Amino acid sequence: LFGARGRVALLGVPMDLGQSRRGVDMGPSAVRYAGLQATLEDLGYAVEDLGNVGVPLPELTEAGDAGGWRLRAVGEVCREVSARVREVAGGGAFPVVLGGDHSISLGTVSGVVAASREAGERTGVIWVDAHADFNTPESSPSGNIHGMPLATLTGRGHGELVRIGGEEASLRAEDAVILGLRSVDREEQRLLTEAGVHAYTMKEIDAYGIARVVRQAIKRLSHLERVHLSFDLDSLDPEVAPGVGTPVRGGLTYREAHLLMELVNEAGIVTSLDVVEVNPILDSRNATAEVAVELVASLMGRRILALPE
Ligand code: NNH
Ligand code: MN
Ligand code: MN
Ligand code: MN
Repeated sequence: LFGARGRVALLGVPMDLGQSRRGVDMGPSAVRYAGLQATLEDLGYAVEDLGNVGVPLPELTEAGDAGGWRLRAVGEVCREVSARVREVAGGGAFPVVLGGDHSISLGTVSGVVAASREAGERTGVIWVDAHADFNTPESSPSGNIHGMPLATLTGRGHGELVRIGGEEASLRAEDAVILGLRSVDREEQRLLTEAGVHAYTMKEIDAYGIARVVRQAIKRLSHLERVHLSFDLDSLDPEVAPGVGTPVRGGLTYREAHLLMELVNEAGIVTSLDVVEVNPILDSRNATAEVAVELVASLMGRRILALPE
């Protein structure tokens, strides 16, 4: 059975430069400690942990963000992530990238897109998040890069970040869906609507149920050969996942999040994953990292009742 389900490559990105709260750089350690590799192996995957990509320490730069230091550092790290992920996906393994704040998705998504373009295939994204991450430097009230990756990946934002994956934007806006949305900044809302990214908000999830909403989201992406799932732990309700930097009330329940993952697994569409924004300093006894591992298991095929082989 070992490896019968295929190969998974884990890559940690201890990035905390996309926002201002310390601790999210420890996310990869916390998720590893919660047993990610053993959980995936138990499901029948051959798992290789590629370790972490190096991220410079904010403490080592004087004067805060002099000269756009953070922006350059995020760009450099994400270019490295992009190259690593491209290699993994190009070699036929399933990349699981552990954040770090959500700016790492600039690297993950551009990397999987590069690999899929080489194979003549098109990639879309399921962005599970309380936030839209569709700010630009002009629209952002915080200036935090972790609030910008989805806009950047569709070609809007800091030039050097937009071009991480090459001259062309990594994603078309219509190839992205957001699930779990409940916090959008004013200008960001205008950008999101103009771009035509389809967002399934908590209102739709409450009104129609998570199953119907997830099925609709999957249908919307049915024209694509590959789908990347970007999972921001703040999509969950803060009572389930307290260890995040920007908690927002009214999020996904424990079972809603699992059913989302279970239905996406049944659809068999997801080809890569990142798990972001786990902040162990803000967590309660690693609960958020543990729920992250359980949700990855559901996405990767764990069943409540496993069918006999
Ligand atoms: N929209 C806010 C900003 O751009 C918050 C973003 N925070 C996130 N996004 N955690 O997922 O600063
Ligand atoms: Mn996010
Ligand atoms: Mn978020
Ligand atoms: Mn609800």
